[in-house]
Amino acid sequence: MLSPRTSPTRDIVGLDGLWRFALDSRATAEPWRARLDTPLEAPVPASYNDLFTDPEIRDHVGVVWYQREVRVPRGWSGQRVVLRFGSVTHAAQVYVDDRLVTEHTGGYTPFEADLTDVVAPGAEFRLTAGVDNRLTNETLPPGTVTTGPDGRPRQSYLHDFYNYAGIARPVRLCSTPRSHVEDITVVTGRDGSAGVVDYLVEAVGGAEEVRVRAVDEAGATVASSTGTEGSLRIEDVTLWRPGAAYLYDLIVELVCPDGKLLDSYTQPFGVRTVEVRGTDFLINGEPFYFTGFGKHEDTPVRGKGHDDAYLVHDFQLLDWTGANSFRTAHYPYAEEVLDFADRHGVVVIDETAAVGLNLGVQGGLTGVPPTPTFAPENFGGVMGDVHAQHLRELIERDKNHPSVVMWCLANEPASNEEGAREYFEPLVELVRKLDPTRPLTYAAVMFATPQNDRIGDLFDVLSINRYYGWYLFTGDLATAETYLEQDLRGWAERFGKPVMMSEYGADTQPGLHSVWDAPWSEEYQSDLLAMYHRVFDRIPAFVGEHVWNFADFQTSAGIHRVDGNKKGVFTRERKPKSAAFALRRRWQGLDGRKPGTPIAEED
Ligand code: BDP
Repeated sequence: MLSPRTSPTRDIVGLDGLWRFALDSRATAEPWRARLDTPLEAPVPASYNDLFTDPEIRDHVGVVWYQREVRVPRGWSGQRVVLRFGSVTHAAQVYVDDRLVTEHTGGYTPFEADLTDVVAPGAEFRLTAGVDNRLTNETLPPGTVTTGPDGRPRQSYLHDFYNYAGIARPVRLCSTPRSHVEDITVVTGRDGSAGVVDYLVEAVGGAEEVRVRAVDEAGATVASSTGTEGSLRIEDVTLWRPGAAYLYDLIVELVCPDGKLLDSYTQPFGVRTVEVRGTDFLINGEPFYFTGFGKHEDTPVRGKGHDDAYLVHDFQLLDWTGANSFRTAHYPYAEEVLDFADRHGVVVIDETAAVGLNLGVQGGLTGVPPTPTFAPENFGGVMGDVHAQHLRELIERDKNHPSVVMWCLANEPASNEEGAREYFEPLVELVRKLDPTRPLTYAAVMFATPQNDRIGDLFDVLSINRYYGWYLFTGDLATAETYLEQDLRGWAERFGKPVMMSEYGADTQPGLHSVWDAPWSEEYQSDLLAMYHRVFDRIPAFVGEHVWNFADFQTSAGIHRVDGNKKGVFTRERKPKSAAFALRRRWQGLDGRKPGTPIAEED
């Protein structure tokens, strides 16, 4: 799915701003039929939960309504008109005046409605969106809705981040010509010093010609071709490299036989290759070592609402710590984030919202599920199809981002349980078919060991989440070190594949200090990370370290969380804890090399 971009043939009207807002329980029946009668307004993009003081809104389970008026620009006559939501968490029903124009389930991917035959240039329409935050065993992430003694619904879920909901990403009204470029796929490779760019254009409309050209950052055309499918060769190509981004533009034009331009769309791309060879993760043929974090889209007041100021600041802090990469834990992030990563050379592991496919977490540290995770009444039924749809939408959206070097199919699934292989095999097959170019991974939960894991061989990289020294052997880093090393060596030996740490960390209260190994102190967080690093540096198959988490983030209320998860190396307000400085000392200047590796001469 193409990102909305203006071009000589395309316009965009941004619909962000304040929309009328009401809980379903306080709205009239069929609220899309009239002006929403409410005193409340909510900003778009933002999660709605933390905006209002009313606890009924924060804890609301079910549908809320957003509404505004939209005027279609007068000049759009004869054009196709498309309404596009960057995301609605978790399900949306969208009305134009009295008419339902689209529905979508899945809270972190975009969707569109074609309004061409529904709206008129110059005229105004009432846009109403119903937003449903309910999680069930047919949604990703999954959850359970029960009814409390007061008759009100209660939402529970297995993942460790607050169930923020709303219209969290930009909404746009876009015009395209009726004959238009519908989709573009770009796959890049290298032939000596040349870049090879295979492209595929999906065009809708008349029997026009497709012209394609690649333009470099200086604006020079470096290769061109015609036809919906082909290959461009860029001599002396400038590669997209981690820490040194370089983007070309692929300008795709649909042209009439008489030379008239029907549509034009510009797709940025970077030329780079990704490959797993033996126990190496190679970008452009060179071993790459991941330094960075599992992140979250999470900020005060906005919740999961996209915010360009935090985007810029977070990337500044990534750079300051020497992080070269992050994982989009635990859902696809806003497209703006990936565009920024493309432009700034930050490497991304792109994850679906498949978090919580593990009933073992209800068994606490025993990991024994009260009922098997992949039983038909749990996630062994329709969930596989839901998961496949999430993967399709993720790849459709993100396939052209050079920053995305790996797909992460799930966070901490019950890969140790019976049924895991049957569940994951078709999904792995699907992703390899949709994108044969990128390696695949999943983040392995503590209960999945090198002995009992059932799916590691299906994937290319083993990403391991571990909390030795925190949930296990709390405060005893010496014992934690022994167990961690044994565990990680086990994965490396059994599978013979690259291994990385996709989560490790400790909750830390900023300002708490101790001369001892005192959990929650800033020193303990740094010492725990240092212990992990000693172990990583002893394992040859190790290809990266992603600390959990970049910043403190909000979770549901619980006795083991004090105003959220505090494993951030930065606070929720992005102030550094001591560990941020320790990481900076380890990571700065590595430039994708494994710590301790000598700098090669040509560097
Ligand atoms: C891991 C989860 C992550 C949690 C983390 C923690 O993948 O989402 O936030 O534990 O407990 O199991 O901090």
